[in-house]
Amino acid sequence: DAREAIAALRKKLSPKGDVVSPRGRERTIAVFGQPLTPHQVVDRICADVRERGLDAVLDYTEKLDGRKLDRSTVTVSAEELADAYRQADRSYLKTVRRVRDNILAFQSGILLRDATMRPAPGVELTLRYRPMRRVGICVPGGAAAYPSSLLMTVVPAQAAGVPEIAVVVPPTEFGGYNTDLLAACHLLGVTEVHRVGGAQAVAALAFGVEGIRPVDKIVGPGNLFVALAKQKVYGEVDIDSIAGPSEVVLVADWTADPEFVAADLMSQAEHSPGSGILITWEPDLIDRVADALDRQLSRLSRGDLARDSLEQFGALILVRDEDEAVELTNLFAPEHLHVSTSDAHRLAARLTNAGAIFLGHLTPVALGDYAAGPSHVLPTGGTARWASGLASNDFLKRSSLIHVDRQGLEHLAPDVRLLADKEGLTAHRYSVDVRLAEDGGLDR
Ligand code: HSO
Ligand code: ZN
Repeated sequence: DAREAIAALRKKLSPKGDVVSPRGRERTIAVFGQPLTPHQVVDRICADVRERGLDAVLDYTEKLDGRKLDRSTVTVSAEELADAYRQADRSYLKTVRRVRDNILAFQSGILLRDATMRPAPGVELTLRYRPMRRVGICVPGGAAAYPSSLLMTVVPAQAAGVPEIAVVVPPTEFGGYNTDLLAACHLLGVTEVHRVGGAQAVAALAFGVEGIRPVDKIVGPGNLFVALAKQKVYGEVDIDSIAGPSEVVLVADWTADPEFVAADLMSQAEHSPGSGILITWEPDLIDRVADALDRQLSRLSRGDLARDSLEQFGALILVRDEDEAVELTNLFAPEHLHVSTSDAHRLAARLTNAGAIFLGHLTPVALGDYAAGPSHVLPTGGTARWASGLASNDFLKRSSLIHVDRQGLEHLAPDVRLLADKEGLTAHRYSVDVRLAEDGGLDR
């Protein structure tokens, strides 16, 4: 039944998997001399980086990533960044600039503003927002180069006004040696890029090592080791969500075009692992989407990867009616939700758990992945029940500001006295009394 199918998929797509690629497993055994769980590997790396600093980072970079770096090559030089920018093709740079502008406009537009109120005469209360000072950004670089992920993390931080941004990226051809990625860094005004990946990169950012000062928050996607390390250092620094495989749920009615639906299912599945799930109450649509998938999967260059992912993590689910579709979608809490119905805005009002919602037949999820403005760093694994996509506001912290004059103090004093007496905290009470007493309170 549909409910069980959704629950089973959710279980498979939980972000806390222990899945490491066979190559990754062999490497870690070679480094640690015995099979360890990913949790144990990450524990050791973090402890070692905390203790030995950059030497440990360089050791793990050599042993796990196969790159022998030193103090001078681990950090990308200003000349390398400028060279990459000069060599990049103009149309690519134009696009990066345009997308940067889109993201910046949206992320600036949603920034929270300070709020001040005067709830009683002489009482003034403010909630003030200020950017964090220094943020670390993980950019993936294992399987492919992702300039879009650089944009979707760096620009929200810049919109918030974060003055110091440190990017870490694995020392691979898709990462720290990728000239397109380095060119994008230069274009965005990122001047600090380190060729470090995995748990050692997260530990370096959290604890600080020679050449990499500690940060206040670490964001950005990565493999299982990056995810576990972020979880581990949380508390010492802030983190964003823990990224699992990409997912999309499409809720569709008879107005949906099966070709469009199939294309959106495949576009998240091709992240491999990734998932695409269709929920509909139109039996016809299921057959027509299945046909379209078959055709399109054999045409696309990443069709095989997407097919594997869809077989493992995808589904075409027939429900009774719109109500059941709403219930199951909210239960699944997808990262991306596509509403492919005649009145998408109306239905979306009932769909409450989703990282990003794409409305209507002409709005592919890829618009959000690449160009629209909201970040594509989104809650996966069902965490959209309580978590949200990365946004400029996540780089702000709040301070409350409280000010009273004598009238305000008199207004609040009785309640403070009573509660302080209840709690037996005499100094708390005295701090009010001493200010209000004609004679200055106790003898002085
Ligand atoms: N869909 C991915 C982001 C991405 N797509 C990067 C293309 N490149 C996770 O939301
Ligand atoms: Zn994507």
